[in-house]
Amino acid sequence: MSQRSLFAANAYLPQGWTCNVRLHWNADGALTEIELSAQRQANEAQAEFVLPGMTNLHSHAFQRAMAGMTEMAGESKDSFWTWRDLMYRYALHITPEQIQAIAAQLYMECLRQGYTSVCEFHYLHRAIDGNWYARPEEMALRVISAAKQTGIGVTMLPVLYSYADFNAQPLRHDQRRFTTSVDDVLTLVDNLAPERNAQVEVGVAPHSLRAASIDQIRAVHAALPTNRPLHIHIAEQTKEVDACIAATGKRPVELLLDTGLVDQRWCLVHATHLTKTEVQGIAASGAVAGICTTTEGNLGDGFFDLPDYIAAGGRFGIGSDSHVSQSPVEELRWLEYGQRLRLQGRNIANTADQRQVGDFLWQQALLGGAQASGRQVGQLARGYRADMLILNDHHPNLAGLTSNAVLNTWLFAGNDNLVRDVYVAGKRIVQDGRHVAQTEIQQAYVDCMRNLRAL
Ligand code: NGQ
Ligand code: ZN
Repeated sequence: MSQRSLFAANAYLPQGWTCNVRLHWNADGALTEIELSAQRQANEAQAEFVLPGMTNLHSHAFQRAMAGMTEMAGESKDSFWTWRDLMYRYALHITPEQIQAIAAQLYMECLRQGYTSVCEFHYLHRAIDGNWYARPEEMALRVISAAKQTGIGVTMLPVLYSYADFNAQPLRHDQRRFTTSVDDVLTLVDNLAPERNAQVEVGVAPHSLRAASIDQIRAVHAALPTNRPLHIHIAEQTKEVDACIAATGKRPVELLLDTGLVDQRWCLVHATHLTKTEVQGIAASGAVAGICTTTEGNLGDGFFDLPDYIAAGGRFGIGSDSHVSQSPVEELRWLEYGQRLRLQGRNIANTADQRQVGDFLWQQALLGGAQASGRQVGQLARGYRADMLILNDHHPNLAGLTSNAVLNTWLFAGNDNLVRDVYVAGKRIVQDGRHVAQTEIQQAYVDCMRNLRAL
């Protein structure tokens, strides 16, 4: 019989680190019991430090293939927008086989670093010539297949992408693969419905207020089954904010909040350029701010207003977005360090109830990521997925450490990957740092990249 329990000398439960816990789960991969004050048995599976796996709440999987390929200065001044032109060049070449190979490599890397769920903001829908594949959901299914192949839980978010900019500007030729109407996106949601289970959810993502109108957003919101997540990119670049004001008289977050649609189902990705009122507004809505620190740094976006947002009780999670990093540690470390640099202070991410910065960041990102995923993840609690990380307690950084210093040490000291084993839905898919299918997945990726590197 397969393994159905794990003894943890220290488990990170919703109330914090707890000693002597035995976690039990069922054949479907859901936790069934959290046994407290358990006695360690010599012959059972056991670990020193066990935490819930993290949700990566924002991914464009195909962009993994171009990580590191856009760091050479062009003839004119480089920006988010010049990067985007290069990104479109990649996007125009990727086949269904390639997106599966890239996504599998990416998700495997994410798992090895401690992500056990991902939200895939998927807009590479159409074939290279701009026509639909025989199955419109072909590319989305390839990404879901990659998720299944690696074991990661996935929230597939087919993207609504109709315009090139505010005022319903027609799409550019190099955006042809993204083209979707409200009906197209709802068809994708319908066609993907049979994929839904405890490991796979399907929501929707209007790409941005540039690419989708408020009327369209109202229409998809009205037609989407309730309780499904909605994600959107918002206020990432100042140029976008200025264009929004010019077109509508309102700032992006202001415009979106004024629709009255935004609630806990929503994830506002980036939300970088905000007024104090907008910070309060997102926090009050119950939506999750999806912060993608390494990509935002790579693209030169700006800083999220973390202290005011935390003070307002705002929810947040992290995403690796363009995948210049696949590590939740790096995402959270940079989030905190960006704020320290900006404010010339220390220990920014905390509250009176939780002064340990590492614990605050991990716990909040677990909750925010889980909410954005629309899945039962992010907590070692009954009914939630048995998604667990075992840290390497033999590493010098953790050897002999008391549990309340573990997250601070893991997030802020050194660069070794301290994730030793990873369970998703009760199955161990990373053991001693290696994914169970690492050799095959890596080989398929290397083969695929032989063709794409030439671009
Ligand atoms: C994306 N990525 O959709 O991949 C975007 C760039 C856009 C980020 N914002 C494209 N990081 O916003 O138009
Ligand atoms: Zn994005």
